[in-house]
Amino acid sequence: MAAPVLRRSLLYVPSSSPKMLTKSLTLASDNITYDLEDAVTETAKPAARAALRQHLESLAQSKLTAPPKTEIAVRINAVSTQHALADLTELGPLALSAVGAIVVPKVNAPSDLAFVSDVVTQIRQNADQGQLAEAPKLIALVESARSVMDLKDICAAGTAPTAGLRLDGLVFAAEDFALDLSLTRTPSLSEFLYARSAVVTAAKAFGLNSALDLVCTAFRGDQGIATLAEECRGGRGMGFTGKQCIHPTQVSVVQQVFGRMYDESDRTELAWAVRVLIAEDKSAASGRGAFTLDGKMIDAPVVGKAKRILEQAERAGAGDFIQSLRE
Ligand code: 1VU
Repeated sequence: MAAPVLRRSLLYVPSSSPKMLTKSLTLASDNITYDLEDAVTETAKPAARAALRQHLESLAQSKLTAPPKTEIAVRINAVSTQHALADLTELGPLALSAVGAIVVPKVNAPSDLAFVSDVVTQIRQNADQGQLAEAPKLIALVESARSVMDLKDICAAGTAPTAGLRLDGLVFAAEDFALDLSLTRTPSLSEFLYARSAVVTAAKAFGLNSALDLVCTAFRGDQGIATLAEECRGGRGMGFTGKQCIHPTQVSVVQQVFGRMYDESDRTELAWAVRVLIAEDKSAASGRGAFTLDGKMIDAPVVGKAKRILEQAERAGAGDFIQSLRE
């Protein structure tokens, strides 16, 4: 089985902007999501689809190259709109073969994912053999009260053995959720606590690869980056595995925080985790499940946490640094 995709940052790129389509291929984001939904006006959708098709076909034919390891995704319009079907059919099989994931907005029921799965499966069945790559995964956006209430059914259906395209991740969309509930976003993000926790919990319960946190709308200047880093830390602490980005400046901050290599506090935490595992080895040799480190009790769940922190950081490329801590 293929290793799960590393998806710390998901960068939206408006498909209506030829300049940004080109620029996207210079940006080392774990995931680049070409947007046909909110970043594209109603009248610009047909042209955006055509531009995206050409861009993706060039990728499929290796006339263009994405950064290594970058997952290419497309965000279609909501299944409840007249656009979703055209988004998929007008891209066609060759363009879709360059796509690793389809991001489905406003998923409110299992049938929304089933629709996308059925359409893509049909397109793939009608494709020439040379136009087939691995089937794309699905990433569902949670943006409404209904969606939060029905997350269990959505995830169960999306991961069932009978599901066509497999659900691989959830994304929390704060702005639409705020609109749906008539709530106001505040810097503390406390108004989203329940919904964000529900997303993380569902992703974990159903073994999904990723749970991506809300967009930070600030991206300019030191203050914007500080706000972003703080949001990333908050999301990471809640169990999110990554975050949506809207601007290139956000990508490296997001990837470093979720890779636990952003600043001194991350390096201190990694050093702590290594020390926990070294101390655990010694303690286990003497038959003790609980021991003391830095004046605090360490037992099995804390050891588990230390292991998880190191696994996440290693997956994100901090292996050499962790190895240096072990020596
Ligand atoms: O240096 P260059 O001139 O070559 O390039 C500019 C600009 O074109 C480029 N850039 C991007 N490239 C790819 N993807 C992007 N998302 C992107 N954003 C900018 O970077 C260079 C510097 O750009 P800038 O600082 O001059 O930024 P602008 O003023 O041009 O654009 C700012 C906005 C926010 C409008 C732009 O970044 C953007 O359109 N972002 C995406 C917005 C979007 O997709 N919204 C919907 C998804 S969010 C959502 O639905 C939440 C669930």
